[in-house]
Amino acid sequence: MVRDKILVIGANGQLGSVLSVALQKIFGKENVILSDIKPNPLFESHFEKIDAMVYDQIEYVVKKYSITQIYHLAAILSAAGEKYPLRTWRLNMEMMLNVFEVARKNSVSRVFFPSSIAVFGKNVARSKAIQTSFINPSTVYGISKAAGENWAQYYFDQYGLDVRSLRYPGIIGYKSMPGGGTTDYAVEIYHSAVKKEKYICYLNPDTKLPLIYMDDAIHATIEIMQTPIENIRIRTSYNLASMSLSPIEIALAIQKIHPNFKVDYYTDFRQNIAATWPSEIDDQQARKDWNWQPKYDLTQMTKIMLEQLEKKYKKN
Ligand code: AKB
Repeated sequence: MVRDKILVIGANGQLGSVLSVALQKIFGKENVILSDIKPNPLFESHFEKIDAMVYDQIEYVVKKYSITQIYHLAAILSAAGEKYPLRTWRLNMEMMLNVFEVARKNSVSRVFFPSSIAVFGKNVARSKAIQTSFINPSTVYGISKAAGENWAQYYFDQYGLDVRSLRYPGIIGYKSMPGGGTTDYAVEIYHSAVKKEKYICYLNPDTKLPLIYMDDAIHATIEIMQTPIENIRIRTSYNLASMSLSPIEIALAIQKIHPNFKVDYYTDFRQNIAATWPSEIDDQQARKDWNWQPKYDLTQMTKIMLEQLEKKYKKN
């Protein structure tokens, strides 16, 4: 049996840094090569510097380690992307196409490509975006993810490249910080609570969005990548759901543990982005095809987030 050799591109990011450690635990450090545009002091071994805009840099590492699977996580997210629309489009598309091309030409058997709830837009049923909802994204990030989903389908149909994808909700975890997203508030709010600071939220208190605890996001990612190929029926990207929460609901959950915690609300351009996204996602297809089941709810997540962040801030 050929052992899988995995390459993670974007290993320094919010999801990448946690997923990399989880993959190394399962497959062994020597079988998971981590990469990003800048070195990471936390990953002292099995790290390669890759600028995913450069095809040759990806191909060099794929050949060097005989890589069989790639997790391509590097991208500019929704809020940051609106500041530099054309640059975001070029970067997100070029990096993704480089990965798909390297994979196809070097017999990489499986690729993970993250999509997002950002693929949905103004005309989606906000209360429940179903798998087959019409896709009409309002941000450049969303447009690049929607195009990426179609490219994933194309590479599968034309070349048999086994690309798998999830439409992630906003991810909440204590080990890493998000950057440049519309859902970043949902991590920042916990940090403010632990630091005993008031949080200034850039979304309206009642803006419900799909969110997911990091451990659930990790287990969904690993599960879809390990599912037998015949069970993967969606070749664009699977809707993935867990919680559907608003800032006020998270604030109230935090106040049960930190009664003096305060939040003020001053909306900015990110409110307009959030207003185009669904508040809830229907993920029946993922549940049916590969038994997806989230484990964490708001109460469990809040307890873990606050406990772990207390420990983190005490140490520093
Ligand atoms: C963002 O807010 O841009 C991301 C996402 C939902 O894809 N967290």
